Amino acid sequence: MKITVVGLGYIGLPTAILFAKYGNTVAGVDLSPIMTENLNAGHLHIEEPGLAEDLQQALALGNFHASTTPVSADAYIIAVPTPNKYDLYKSCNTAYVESALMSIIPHLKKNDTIIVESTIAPRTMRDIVQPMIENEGFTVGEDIYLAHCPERVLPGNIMHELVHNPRIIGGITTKCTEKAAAVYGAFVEGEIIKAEAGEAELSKLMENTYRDVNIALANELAKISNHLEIDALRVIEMANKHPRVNLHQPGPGVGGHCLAVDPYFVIAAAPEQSPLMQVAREVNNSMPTHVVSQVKALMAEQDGNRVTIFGLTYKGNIDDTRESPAMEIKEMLIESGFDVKTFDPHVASEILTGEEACEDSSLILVLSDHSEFRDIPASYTDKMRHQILFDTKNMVQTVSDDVTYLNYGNLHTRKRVISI
Ligand code: SAJ
Repeated sequence: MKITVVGLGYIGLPTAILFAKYGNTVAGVDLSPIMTENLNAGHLHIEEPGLAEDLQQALALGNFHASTTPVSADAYIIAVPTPNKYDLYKSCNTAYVESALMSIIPHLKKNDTIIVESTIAPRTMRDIVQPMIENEGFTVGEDIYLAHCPERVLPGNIMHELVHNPRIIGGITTKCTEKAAAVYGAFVEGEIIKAEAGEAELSKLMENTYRDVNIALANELAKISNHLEIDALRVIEMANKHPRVNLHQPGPGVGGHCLAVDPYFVIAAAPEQSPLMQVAREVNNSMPTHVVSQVKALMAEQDGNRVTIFGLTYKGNIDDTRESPAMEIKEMLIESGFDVKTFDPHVASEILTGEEACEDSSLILVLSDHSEFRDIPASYTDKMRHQILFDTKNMVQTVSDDVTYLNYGNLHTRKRVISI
């Protein structure tokens, strides 16, 4: 099968390489000429375990070629970004999807399949993609087949998950679903779930909205418990002993390009029907301000002005600072006049060591759950002016007895907990 993949990012590139590895002739398309040239020379622009080896294999087989313009194929896969728009409800910006479609339209012929993998708002396939194709004189479901197949992989494990995760295939018609399922049959070993396009669009968005709303509930509980002087973390632990309860964990806010983005696509499509999702977004967006006000209260009791942030990424053990609440908190603390030092062993631009970042500091503020922060050496905290640590991720396991350890469970006490 000949496959053209438009968009060679975190999802498009691994997908293209897997199709090539499994014997298909794949054209990878991206706007960046430097990137496509590098790929043809075997050099990657993203880090993903196993991808470099598979790229070499695909190139050696002669099955993969990258270029800046699409070539004719039997199936086209669109994996371009869909950011939020800057409108009232931060709706889904489909401009890249539309320009990718425009670029493949001149190559379309009867019987071709077009699959959109980009995360899109509900009804995008029916209201935007289908009319674009039918305006060219094709009949969807009869001579061109359209489907939305959302991806659900975790960076760091993409090559495995693309093959083994269940895959939702949402066609405009049953025939569209069948045609798209046959394309993925090339390498997907997970369950193929056949659906209608709108169901596929909304199910992907609801996976991340489910998590966002549940995290908002945990964050709200952290605020309630602080106000009522009750240990929120113990409450969560105990409530979760119930077999049907799974309270999530509070934190400094919700970041990344999925949870902090996808719920808006649903909200914008049905604003009057989605008050809960909107409030959940507000609660999660309020967390950086909440953390900063707690820091201000803690620092008001000290004579120092230096705050040391541990972790700038949106979650642990990654190097991604995009949409990170930690970055927002850092800026707010600087604006509030604090002398802010940062320590993040996963972020290449961060140059301070733990010792250097802690020197003369009055507070360590843990914002990402990197494994390196599980055990905080005394050599870090010995250098502090005041030995206080506020762990917003509840992840520190050991820290010197001289340190006042605070988390969402005991923040109200301002005292060291007996065991952590
Ligand atoms: N977070 C909390 N409390 C929690 C769990 C997470 O505050 O109890 C925070 C994290 O610190 C982080 C944010 O939420 O800031 C998001 O982290 P995440 O690990 O939940 O999600 P992502 O955005 O890295 O990946 C999600 C995943 N979706 C689900 O778990 C439903 C992933 O499987 C998807 O592939 C990805 O979105 C995607 O591409 O849609």
